Amino acid sequence: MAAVPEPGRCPLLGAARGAYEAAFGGAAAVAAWAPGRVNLIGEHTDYNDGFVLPMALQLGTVLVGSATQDGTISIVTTAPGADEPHRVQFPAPTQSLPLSPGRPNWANYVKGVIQHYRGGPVPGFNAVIASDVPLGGGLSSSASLEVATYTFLQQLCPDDGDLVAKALACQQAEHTFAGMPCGIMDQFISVMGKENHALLIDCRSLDAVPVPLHDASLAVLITNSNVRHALTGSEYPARRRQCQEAAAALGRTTLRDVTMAELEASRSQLDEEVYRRARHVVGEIERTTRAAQALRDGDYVTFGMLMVESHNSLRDDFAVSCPELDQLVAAALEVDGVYGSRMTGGGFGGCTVTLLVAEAAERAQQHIQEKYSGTATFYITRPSDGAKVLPL
Ligand code: GAF
Repeated sequence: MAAVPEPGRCPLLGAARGAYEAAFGGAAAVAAWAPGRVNLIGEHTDYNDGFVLPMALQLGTVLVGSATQDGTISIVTTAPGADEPHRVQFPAPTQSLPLSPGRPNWANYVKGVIQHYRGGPVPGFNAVIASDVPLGGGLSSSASLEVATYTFLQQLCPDDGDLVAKALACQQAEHTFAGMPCGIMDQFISVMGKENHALLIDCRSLDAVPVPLHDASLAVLITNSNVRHALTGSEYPARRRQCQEAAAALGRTTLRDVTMAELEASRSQLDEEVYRRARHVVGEIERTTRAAQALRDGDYVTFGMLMVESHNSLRDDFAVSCPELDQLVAAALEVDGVYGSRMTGGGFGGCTVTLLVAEAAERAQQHIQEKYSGTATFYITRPSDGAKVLPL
């Protein structure tokens, strides 16, 4: 597999415009695109005020559409895997009649963003969604839909253009309309992504430092396990609570303020499972800043070693990996030219990310597929810019 097309030239846009004409007649007036992401390291640290190091993908979600005069919002999705029905219609929200979540599920991300939009009032509009981010694959299909929706609305009724506030509004949409108490990483990178760079994001201050990632001898290989275990919905909030419990037991607001030495000294006061969750987070925050420095230094060996430590910690202490992800990581690490590999995203399925010498990419894919009990999908992608308006 898989060279990923540039968004401007991406077939998504043509397909979305065609679908718009078929659904609504006439041509769409505006188009917006927002990327999915892969996190290189810094997992389950964002909601602990820690550091993350994601990059925006060339895979993303497009919204094309036009404002209407009748106060009705009509949206069609063409995204593969979206639940039925694929067309929804509802009145644009007012103060007295706000939107609320319901079915189908995919529409909740759009409704949530409309409800939390910072400009407005949002007029009626027709729109079509198209996406090439695998749904539920751990590459932030949800954040990419949220941020694409927000970017689309900015064309219809501009807000003040504050990008951090935009990411936060999209996160709120996910909390309140999708019931997922996510951190800020996915929405932030989808808004702020920078071509040829990963971003070291401080999830407390929301400062982000670009870290160059455009060495032609290097490749980032994403491997989709194509499994998603049902636990995800309940386990994520459970991990969040355990992290809060650990921080509170140590007299801190978040685990960002806890050192490994303090954690070790307090081990006997903590429930063993809670201690292990905290050990992952405190270790991962430190690994992430070290990994960013290693990337800046071109020290891929250290970076790869930190990726493997991260995976082991997510598997053993944070308990969010699964046999399929462990298999994919183990297989990747057997390939000559691989620096490191780890699960990426929330866990319980989804994808792994592997850093490797570019010329090893072909044989890595072959070897991983041979060793994997399921069917994997591979993506090689460069870091992309964040959300943008697409010219029509
Ligand atoms: C999911 C969440 F949405 C992110 O905020 C982050 O917590 C991630 O899991 C784990 O690092 O993608």
